[in-house]
Order: sequence, then C-alpha cells, then structure tokens
Amino acid sequence: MRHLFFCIDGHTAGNPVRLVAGGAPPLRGGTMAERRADFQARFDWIRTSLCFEPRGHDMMSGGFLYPPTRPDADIGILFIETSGCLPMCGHGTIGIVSFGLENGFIHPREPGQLTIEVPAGLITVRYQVEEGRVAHVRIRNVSSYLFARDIVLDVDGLGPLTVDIAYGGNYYAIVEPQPGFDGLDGMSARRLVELSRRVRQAAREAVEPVHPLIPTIRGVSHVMWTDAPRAPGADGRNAVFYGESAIDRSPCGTGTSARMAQLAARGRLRAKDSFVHESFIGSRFTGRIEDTAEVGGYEAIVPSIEGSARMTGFNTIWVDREDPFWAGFQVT
Ligand code: PYC
Repeated sequence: MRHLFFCIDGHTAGNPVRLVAGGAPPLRGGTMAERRADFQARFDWIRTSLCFEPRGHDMMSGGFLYPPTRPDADIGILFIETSGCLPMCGHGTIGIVSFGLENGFIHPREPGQLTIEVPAGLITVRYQVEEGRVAHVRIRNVSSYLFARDIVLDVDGLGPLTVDIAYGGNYYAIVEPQPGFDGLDGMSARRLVELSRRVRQAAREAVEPVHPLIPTIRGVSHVMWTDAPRAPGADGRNAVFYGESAIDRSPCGTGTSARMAQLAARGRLRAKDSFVHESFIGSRFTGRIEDTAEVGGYEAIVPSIEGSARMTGFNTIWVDREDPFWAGFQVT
C-alpha cells in the first residue's frame, strides 16, 4: 500500500522546512494541542517516514496546515520534526506561511496578516509580499519566560556548567560562555551535537519544567549555546541543538524567543528592544520584545521574530509499506 504526500520543500534561514500540503490525516481534538496528541498517538509514522532517512535527514522539520479549531484563527499548524511534534516552531512557521501563501494554500481574511493556532497557543503573523514572493514574515510568538536560572549541571567532559532554562514555545537549556565552554569559535557541529546530548540529559535530570497553562508542554527539549555576534549589526550568536543529531541552521525562532525572555528577566533587554540573532551558519532573525506578560505567575515577555524563507521545489513523496524502511530510520 502506498501513501502519497505532496510536499513543498524549502528552508528558512538555511534550516529545512517541508510543508506537507497534501496527505494530512484527519485529526480528532477540540484544540491544536489535542490534535497534536491525536497525531502522536495514531499517525506518528507519517512524521518518522517524512522526517527520518531515507526521505528526510537529521535536521528535517515541517508541518501540516489544518482548519483552525477556533473562530479567531485563520489556520492551524501541526509541526513535525525529527524530535517529535513541537508545540511551536519559529523557522517552521516562517517557511510554512511563506510557501502556503505563495502556492495558494493559505487565504488570509486580511491580506498581510494571519492569526494561527499552534499547539502552544495563538500566534499572529505579519508578512510583506514583493513581486509575488513573501519577502518577510514577522511572528508575534507565544508568551515566553525564564523558568529557572543558574542551574549547575555536572556535564561529562565539560565539568560543572551553569545554565538557565527558558521557554519560547519549547524549553531550552541556555549555555553562555564560561569555564568549560569558551564560545562557538572553533566548535564543529559534530562536537556541539555530542556535548548537547550530555547537557540535555543532565538538564533533564536536574529539572522538569511544565508549562503552567498547557501541561502537555514539558521537559527540556533543546540546548542553546550562545556567543558574541560575528557580523556588524547583530546582537548575539547561537547554535541550537534539537532531536538527536541536529544543529539548527537558522537562528531558531522559539530559541530566540527563549533567549530574549532570559535576557529580559536578567535585565539585559527591555520591552521594545530588538535583538538580531545570528545562527551557526551566519543567517539572521530579528527579534523584538513586543510587550510584557505573565504566564501562570511567571513574569514573561511577548517576543516577535522576523525572518524569510525560500522554496527549493515540489516533492511528491510516497511511503510504500513494502519498503523495509517505510517508517524511516535514524543513525546516531
Ligand atoms: O525555529 O523554533 C524554531 C526551531 C525549533 C527547532 C528548530 N527550529
């Protein structure tokens, strides 16, 4: 039996985005968070077959468009990635919105803006079209906050490492330069993956953050290594680890949101400040603190992130149950 998926492939700031525009399974649930749980319970093979080898790779990431479950939203997005179904994905949203608009899969009620329901809540997007292309997308993300500061982890090979844990749609362990981590210069992606696995494991043993309003969002899933910027005009640089072996090629939307929340909580950024974030490959997102907020008793910010995406092609993928690797595989 062959399952067919029509995909629009591309990237946001260098990180892959696969918009699965045809083949989305019908999902049960009264919210996108419930639909996410239903997808994970009944259709996770679609994620693994489209994201893992041989149809994907370690960084593969994307999502499906759904009708929203609430009247104030234009669309719903379900994210898929090598690590699972993220509650929110910033680079994914920029790509999905761009490719969806450019190919007529998204019809905004008001041109130039969209309200989108994602498993982590409601986000809004503003975009500009230039010569038929979506040139820029700015996401007003979910409220983001610093969950814990100065957690000391004993990391094999690095010694004690002090991290903060912050939420920007996913929970991040944020590592700043310190004894044990000199910064990103001279660090290979391979070395970062190796160290990140240990840092994430140690962080998971130390704390289990749970979102105060959406308890299905829990646990440290990502590790962000930070450093001073390289290029003029940037404010910071990062390398984000996700899944089992991925270093984000984009500056990471939820990671930039978490970083801004951490810096705001530490008094290093203020409301209305912007924050230009460089990725591991030098691509950029421009973040901004739009407002202050509160998440279940935590002081929070409302971050926004701007970036752009490019399509690389259409991809009709089939998953053939006779294929020994129909559900995909990973090599770690
Ligand atoms: O942009 O939010 C993001 C993201 C999460 C994982 C990879 N990119």
